[in-house]
Order: sequence, then C-alpha cells, then structure tokens
Amino acid sequence: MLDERASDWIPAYIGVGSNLDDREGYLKEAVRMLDEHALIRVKACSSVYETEPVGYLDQPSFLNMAVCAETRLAPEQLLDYMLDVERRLHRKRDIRWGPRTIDLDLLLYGDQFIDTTELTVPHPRMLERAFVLIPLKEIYPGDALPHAPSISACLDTLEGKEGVKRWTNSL
Ligand code: GSY
Repeated sequence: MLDERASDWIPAYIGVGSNLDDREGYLKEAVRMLDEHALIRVKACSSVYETEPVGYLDQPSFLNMAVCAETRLAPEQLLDYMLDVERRLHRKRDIRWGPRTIDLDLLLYGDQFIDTTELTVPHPRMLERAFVLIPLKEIYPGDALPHAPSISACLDTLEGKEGVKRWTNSL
C-alpha cells in the first residue's frame, strides 16, 4: 500500500520540446503520457513557446514548454520513464543536436543535486537557455533555483530571448 504523505511526492521540473511533424500534438501526448504514470502527477504546464533552434541551427524551429510533475519515482526511474515516452513518440537519436519529435529534459528534481553517469541534475545547460528559463519561470515558485539565486538575473544575461515567442497559453 502506498503511503500518501504529501512529502513523499517530489516536484520535478521537465523541459519539453519538439521540432518535427505535429509539434503541438507531440507536446500534448508527452504531457498525457507523463500524467498517466501512477507515480507521476502533472501539476502545472507553462505556455508553449515557438523558439529558434540553439546549437545546431539548420533545423526547424521548436515548440518548447516546461512541466511541473510531482513524482514518487526516484530520479533515475523518472529518467527511464521519460526515455520510454521519447521512444514511444518516435524519438530518433541519429544526429546529436538534430531535429526530434520530442525531447524531455529533467531540469530539476526537488532541490537535489545529482551527478551520475546517467544523469546530472540540475540540468547542466538550463541556465544558458532562454527556451528553458522563460517557460520555467511561469510555473516555478519564486525566482531562486537550487543552483542560481535568480531566474530573472540569468535571463537578463542571456542572448536569444527574442527567439522565444509565445505560441499558445495552454495546450
Ligand atoms: O535541448 C533540447 C533540444 N534542443 C532545443 C530545444 O528544445 N529548443 C531550441 N530552441 N533549440 C534546441 N536545441 C536543442 S539540441
């Protein structure tokens, strides 16, 4: 029998992106599949933003959003489930920074710091990416992150914010 104490549920923040085919459909499906897991409950979704590609530039624009999901999975189990969702949504890994039907990044797992061969949390590049921080700021309580005093201050220093445009308020 599961213990239902609220403290057993850890808030995890997940960055979601898509830049192939039915981008909005893939975001919707990914959120639905996260929420259908018995030990994950989606609590909040940011707006969806259309964003210019970062890294490998010669690819279609992305739709990006952030999700807050409470979970009773351990971080490695949550990552495994996220990879499974990506697989089921036809994610291919042929070009490293290339186009993808869906991308799920574990940004934060409570206020924990994790550094294993499989997983680094907080996500190592999240503070440099406006396409992550702008949606995250909508749903994250307060402004201070476990590893940075202020999301707003990080955003102030970032280039590329103009490449992040609201697409829709909700899926
Ligand atoms: O890291 C996630 C995949 N990705 C993205 C993305 O989600 N959005 C934008 N705008 N550029 C990206 N480059 C990569 S790789």
